[in-house]
Amino acid sequence: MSRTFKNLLVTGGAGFIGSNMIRYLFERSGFEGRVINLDALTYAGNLESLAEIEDRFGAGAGSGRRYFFEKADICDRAAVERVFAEYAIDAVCHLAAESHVDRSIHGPEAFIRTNVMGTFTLLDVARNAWRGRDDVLFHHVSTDEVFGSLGDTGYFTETTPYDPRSPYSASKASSDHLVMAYHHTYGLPVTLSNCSNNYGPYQFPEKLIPLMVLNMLEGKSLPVYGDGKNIRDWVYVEDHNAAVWSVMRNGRSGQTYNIGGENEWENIKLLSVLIEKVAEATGKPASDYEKLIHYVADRPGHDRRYAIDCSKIKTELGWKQDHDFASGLEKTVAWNLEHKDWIDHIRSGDYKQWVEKNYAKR
Ligand code: NAD
Ligand code: TDX
Repeated sequence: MSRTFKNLLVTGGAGFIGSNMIRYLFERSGFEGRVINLDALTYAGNLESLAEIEDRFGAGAGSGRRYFFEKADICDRAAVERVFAEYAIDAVCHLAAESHVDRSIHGPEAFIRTNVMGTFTLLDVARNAWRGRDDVLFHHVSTDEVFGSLGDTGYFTETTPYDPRSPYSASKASSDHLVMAYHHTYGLPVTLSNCSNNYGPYQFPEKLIPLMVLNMLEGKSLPVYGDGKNIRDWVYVEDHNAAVWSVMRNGRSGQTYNIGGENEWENIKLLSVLIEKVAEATGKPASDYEKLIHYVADRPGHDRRYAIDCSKIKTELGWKQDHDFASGLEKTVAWNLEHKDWIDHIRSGDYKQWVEKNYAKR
């Protein structure tokens, strides 16, 4: 029988995957309970991504309110305990993290703090709040990067040994181990998913796809790391979120599920497709964008290839991808063209003031 929840805590709900997850929960999942979005609003968190949800299901919904936002740090134990008690949390979808590999190379400390200590704090609060209950669930959203780097062949499965190679992936691997340790040691009901590269609307423009699209639109250089032949497996964010929800509803406690696009691309080949899509959308010749490509110094420790075997979630839970790459990229390019304000805002200092002004009113 599928699990049902009443009060679902989504951490990192103002980020890229989290805001899409909350939209998915309200618009597509059939979930009927309350969503509590707990987010510290770091540089990567943006409440504007959820303005419509706030109007329809938050303060704007009056007594039928089902969406709540709590600005808090997952490392702040007292704040997390208060939220668990105040909303009678019975499920967690844990997405909050420092998520950008390049930033982890320049400043690893924030990654250890949030990804390791923050996950530990959430787990420990859940353990105390849920003692002995089996009608609750802690779902941890993780990455395929914990498995390290593949050669030309093979796939990551759920039993591939962990071999993280960047401070980001090491911090995520550590958080995955803590989640499983809390399950085995304390009996905490948990599920875990390891997903490949996501793309789609509301992605912070430091990640490859939105960065390249915006640089094309602004006539800036397109920086390709190393020889451009590193391979990533791309999945549309809504397909990832549907997979996470199917694991939360029907996945076996204590189990890990791999999620991927079955859609491998060399970075440089992906960039040519992206150039075609941007050229179609803007009506400019592709050559205008091709001349912006610049090969730059490689990322230190740059993993060569990621590729996910997601047969477990497909056979056990019946999940599959609903978006092909061509249509997913077209939607993503169109979204970036239509949301210049969102992009300008998140890149400028105005955003902080917007939160203070607008959020204080709610
Ligand atoms: P993101 O950087 O866009 O969003 C992260 C969110 O977490 C932001 O809203 C930020 O404000 C919040 N946050 C950061 N530190 C916090 C803290 N200490 N307390 C509370 N909130 C905090 O990240 P994303 O791309 O949406 O990734 C979400 C999750 O999915 C991460 O755990 C990431 O490791 C995982 N993941 C991402 C991808 C991907 O391709 N983006 C793939 C697989 C797994
Ligand atoms: O400017 C760039 N040039 C470039 O060649 C950037 C930003 C990236 N790249 C390359 C590096 C990677 O091979 O593109 C590929 C994708 O890079 P990112 O978008 O930074 O993603 P990646 O490092 O693969 O990690 C992402 O997927 C797994 C997310 O950021 C992680 O949070 C997730 O866990």
